[in-house]
Amino acid sequence: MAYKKVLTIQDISCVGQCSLTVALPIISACGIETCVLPSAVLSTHTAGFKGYTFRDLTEDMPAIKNHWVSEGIKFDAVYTGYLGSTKQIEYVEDIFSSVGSEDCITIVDPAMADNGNLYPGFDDAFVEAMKNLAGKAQYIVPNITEACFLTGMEYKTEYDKEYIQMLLDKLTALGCRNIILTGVSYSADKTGVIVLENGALSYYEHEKLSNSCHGTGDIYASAFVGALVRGKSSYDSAKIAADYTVECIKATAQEDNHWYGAKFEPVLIKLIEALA
Ligand code: PXL
Repeated sequence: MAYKKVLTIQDISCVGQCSLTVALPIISACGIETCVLPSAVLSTHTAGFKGYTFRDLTEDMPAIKNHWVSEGIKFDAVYTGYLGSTKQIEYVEDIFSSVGSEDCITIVDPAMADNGNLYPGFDDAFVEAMKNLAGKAQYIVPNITEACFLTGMEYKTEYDKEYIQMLLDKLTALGCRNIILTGVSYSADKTGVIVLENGALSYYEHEKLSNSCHGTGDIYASAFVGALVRGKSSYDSAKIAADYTVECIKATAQEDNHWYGAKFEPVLIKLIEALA
């Protein structure tokens, strides 16, 4: 298999098992060189910790990109997660075109919201810019909340296939070609992921665990990217990532005090085995 090089752009939450501290080990474990462009440095993630620090790295981005351009550095895939400012979203579009290889795969996880709410610090302007970026990416990996913000649809915790189809239609209207919609649940004990690839719809349903952990969206998107860049189909990548995320949540289930993230490291071997 060809050795591939991925660039991932998201924050470093120093503590919290999300974003780069998840993406870097997971994609590396998939056998892929993983380069990083940190969007911000935070002492912790913003979901549950109080008084976190936030160093915005927006102004560093153009110079970093320019250096890569002058060195002739190109990436086989660019995957974005949590971005630190609206301006960064514009920079990312330029990064796709200036350091992406000829057949570069672009994946955008519009990491900005969950459970019906935007993360702290994001506003309408950020959502507008993210709509634009989502329309330019080859793959997007939103959860239902993010899909609602991108499309202006009402967020619902209970819904039917018609509601999901409307979300997909509106995402498609933004220009999104391949949509991996996570956390789609039609019954109490099952959840799953929708894969809409060039108009063809499939659904992978799996068990829904009673506990949920912070950071599973980042685990999911990183495993998806790893599998996709390893040459798996969109559906197989979506399935492999879902199975791995379930294992991570199971590995975390017994702990009372591990509320801030999922213990993804001890089960990395299962992801590697699934890629064999
Ligand atoms: O997991 C998404 C995420 C990433 N980075 C930061 C966050 C969050 C979610 O809250 O706060 C800084």
